[in-house]
Amino acid sequence: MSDDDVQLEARLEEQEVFEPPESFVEQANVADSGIYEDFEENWPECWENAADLLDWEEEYDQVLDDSNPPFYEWFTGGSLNASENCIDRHLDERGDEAAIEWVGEPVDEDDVTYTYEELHREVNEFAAALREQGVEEDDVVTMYMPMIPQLPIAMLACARIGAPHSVVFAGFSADALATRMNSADSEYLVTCDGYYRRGDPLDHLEKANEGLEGVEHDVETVAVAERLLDGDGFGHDYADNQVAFEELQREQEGAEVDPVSRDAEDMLFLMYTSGTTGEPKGVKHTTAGYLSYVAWTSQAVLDVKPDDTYFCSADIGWITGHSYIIYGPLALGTTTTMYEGTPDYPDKDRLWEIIEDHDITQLYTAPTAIRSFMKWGEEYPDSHDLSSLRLLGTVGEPINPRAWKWYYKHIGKEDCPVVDTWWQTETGGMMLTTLPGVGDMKPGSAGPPLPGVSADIVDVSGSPVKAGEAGYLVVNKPWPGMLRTLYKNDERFIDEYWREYSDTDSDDPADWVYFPEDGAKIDQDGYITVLGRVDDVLNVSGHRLGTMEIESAIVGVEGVAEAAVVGGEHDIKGEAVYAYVITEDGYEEDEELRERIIESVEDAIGPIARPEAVIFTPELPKTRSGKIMRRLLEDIANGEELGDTSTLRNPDVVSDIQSKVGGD
Ligand code: 6R9
Repeated sequence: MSDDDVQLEARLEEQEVFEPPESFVEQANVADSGIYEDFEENWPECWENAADLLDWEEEYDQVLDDSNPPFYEWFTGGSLNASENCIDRHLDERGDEAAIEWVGEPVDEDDVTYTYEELHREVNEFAAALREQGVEEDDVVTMYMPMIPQLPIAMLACARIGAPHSVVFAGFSADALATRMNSADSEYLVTCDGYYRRGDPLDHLEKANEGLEGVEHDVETVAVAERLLDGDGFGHDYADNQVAFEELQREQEGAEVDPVSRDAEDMLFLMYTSGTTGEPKGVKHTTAGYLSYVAWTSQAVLDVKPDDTYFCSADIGWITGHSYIIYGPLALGTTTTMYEGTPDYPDKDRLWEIIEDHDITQLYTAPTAIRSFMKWGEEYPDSHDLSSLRLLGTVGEPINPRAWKWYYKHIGKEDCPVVDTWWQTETGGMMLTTLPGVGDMKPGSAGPPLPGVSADIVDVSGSPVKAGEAGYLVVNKPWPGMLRTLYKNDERFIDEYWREYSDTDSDDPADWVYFPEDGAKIDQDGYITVLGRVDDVLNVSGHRLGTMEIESAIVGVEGVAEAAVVGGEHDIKGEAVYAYVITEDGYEEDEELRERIIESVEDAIGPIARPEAVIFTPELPKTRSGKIMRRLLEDIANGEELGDTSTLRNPDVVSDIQSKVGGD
């Protein structure tokens, strides 16, 4: 490093507040700090700003109907179609412009660009095909697909005919697919033959077929997109209800399907996410509230403009991909980039190569990725021209200041604001972040609530904590992008998100408080630092995994008597899965059992949930009332000093486990 670099490094390390770069502010979609006050004074009418970004078939009568909390309704009386808003209305002005730039794994030369015109044709043909197969309005269509273009095509085709989609992450297991299809009574599946990972073909249809065996009702149609190149296929015969995606489209060549007029509150999609209990939660999002919210946040926070080439490196199988690869950017008529592969194949400069080749203007990624980039070294980004970038974003987990500064310096060249955006599957879109053209940035802190969003940090009794003290994050007012309920389970919706801090007997919205189950602290400027989950949910590489789901996969293994899963700190993943296991009498604590445990977790959930460590122990530390002391197990996993263990029923077990972890 040169002397200048050393000085710069030292300065960055000290600096705690960063102003938005002047060049950015000059052109920002939102540059007036008055927006906070405006929104507050005009709440909830301020949300008309979001609704105005959409085309409506029928204007709404009321912005917010809060007569029956927490079942809030937004833009009531209005009707619209999401596919029309994401495609048709852009055709006149932007028909020949790229809607989706798909970047494949480098197996067959071509990246594919879909102009709005082409996307329109693809979506219409597939919408007609779904109808032909018997899909009716409100039927849930499941998608089990990796990052191939047929995924957004199928999602938008569903939106066009008013059939909610439920996308299951392709990395999830066959069991996870079956659970979700059963829960949603979904009779239609869109999947694919396979895809490429690090240049090798993967058999996806086999996993889909295995999942289908676990579906308890009849499945009408399975559409199979054919991604694998000739010669790479796995030679599966199609069952009677299975048909190639492309064939379905071919039969409908040139078909046009009128976008179905959907009520503002009609369901746009379901997204399953992990919760405290073993059963995944079906988060319900609606047409108008969700779409307006993701469009508005894409514009205000990601600074998306029609002429941009925007790139979010998430997977569409997660909420980030739904909101900020597909719905938000397309609603604004921009070009969104979709990348099939991993950031380190064929080499560790893959993302930087994409940014250079496609003149990417915004990059939205996750802290876990940034930590990997840091580890690989700055020579990878340094060997590419990244000057097209205007803004950087992160999401999924807390970002440590070091990683933030690395991102700011080595990717943004100190010329791009970094937005650290806190939100959840349930919130639909961003909730806490700085506005890049307005607010100073503080590495490590997401920032204040967005205009129109009202959040606080409270103690167990619900009273606000002092600046600097840790407490629980709560949201005090509804917002358009919020989940409306858990699918067919209003009671669990109230239990999971509201009961903790609300007066559930009241019908006054002021008595209802949303609890996201995150710990946080707030500083004197109102900047919020999110500390992480306070429930039994782990955040592994930004992916939410329920400890209960993992535990139930482990106790299902022959030879296992009991298991407790906790998160241990991990340099790259943020958190990693640590499994403490008690064997049944007569079983050996050996490599074979360890393998079977790992396999069972991968089968039940997917490779992302693979335990980092399986620790055999004769007992688990328990309180006198018999509760497992998870906190203690976490401390052991992290090699930390243990606090008071005197409340344990079996204090002796602790040193025993410690010695095992140490020796692992
Ligand atoms: C969008 C998404 C939600 C959980 C959330 C929190 C964590 C997300 C964060 C963050 C700190 C950020 N989280 N963004 N923590 N800073 N900027 O990730 O949705 O998969 O539902 O996860 O992720 O713990 O509660 P989801």
